[in-house]
Amino acid sequence: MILSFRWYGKDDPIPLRHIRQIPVIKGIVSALYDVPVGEEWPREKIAALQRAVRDEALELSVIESIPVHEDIKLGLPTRDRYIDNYRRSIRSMGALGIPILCYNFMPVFDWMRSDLSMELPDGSTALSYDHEAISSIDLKDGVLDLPGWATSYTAEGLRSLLDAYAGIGTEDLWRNLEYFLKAVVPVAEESGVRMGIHPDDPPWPIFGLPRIITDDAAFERLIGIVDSPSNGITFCTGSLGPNAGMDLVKSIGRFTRRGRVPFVHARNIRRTGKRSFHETAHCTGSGDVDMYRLMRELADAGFDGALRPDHGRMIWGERGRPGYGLYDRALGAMYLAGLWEAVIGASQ
Ligand code: DNO
Repeated sequence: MILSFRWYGKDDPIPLRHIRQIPVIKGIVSALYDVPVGEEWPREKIAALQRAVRDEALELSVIESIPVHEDIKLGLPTRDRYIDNYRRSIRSMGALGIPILCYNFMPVFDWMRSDLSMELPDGSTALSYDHEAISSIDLKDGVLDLPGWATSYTAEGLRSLLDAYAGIGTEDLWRNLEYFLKAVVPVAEESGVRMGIHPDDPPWPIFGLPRIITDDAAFERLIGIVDSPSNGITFCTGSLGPNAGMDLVKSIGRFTRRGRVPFVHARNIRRTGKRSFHETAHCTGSGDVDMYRLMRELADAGFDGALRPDHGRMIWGERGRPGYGLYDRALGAMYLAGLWEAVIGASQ
């Protein structure tokens, strides 16, 4: 298992030097943030990122993410050009020896929260989600009221995108995902890159947009589309956790045993209603995700991919990118490393 840490590149307020000082971290999860969505990632830019990481004695283990252009999700004729670029970017990752690619297939919005700094009883803050609050937001005037998304779309841009999705239902989205996977996974396999789709966060439709990667049945359907070790899952415990009907431990074991979990996001949440929850510290006692049993199951299932502490709280007065401060994720990393050492009966 490669314990890894997300780094947002040179503009991340947290330098690699600080990440390196978390003794258990070996891998970095990062991306190119200045390539327009849909364009090919220049190989020399990926190589420069890899060099920067290696200069701090870490390894670039995962690319999270190469974003999937909306035209691919919409199934527009223009998708083939973007798919071609995607394949080229994957080939470059493979040529550089970067083994894992995390991506998602969520229309328009990736993760969604109603509050980015909900105060917990101990004075720390965490991201939270309340479906009623989200549903009451009117997107007619754009994204200004959407926590974390205020600068992502102009009002017109959003409107035309939402219009484009008006005719796209769940099965259409599946069909477009299938088209994408059939074109891309063989290239990933050839290149030695394992792709892991990120589940929808939260795992239900928002703003009337379809969301399909939400549970075991979806994972089963996904891996059946192309039978390849390169067609896998990023098992995100915090995205799936709000789905109270899902047995995360059983699920992670089931898909890991089939070789389809190259990457795990370890994040804890506390469910506060049918469609509401807030994020918590990583440890079992803080939320509804049983981290200990998850790690034990991963070890039993022979997990050999990368795992990273996902979203942390803001603690000790830290300010920064919501979910991605240093302190709580570092605590999470140490905790997860401790669990792993205990469940495998050895240090890494
Ligand atoms: C949020 C992240 C997601 C994730 C993408 C992967 O913090 O987990 O934004 O990076 O969904 O494509």
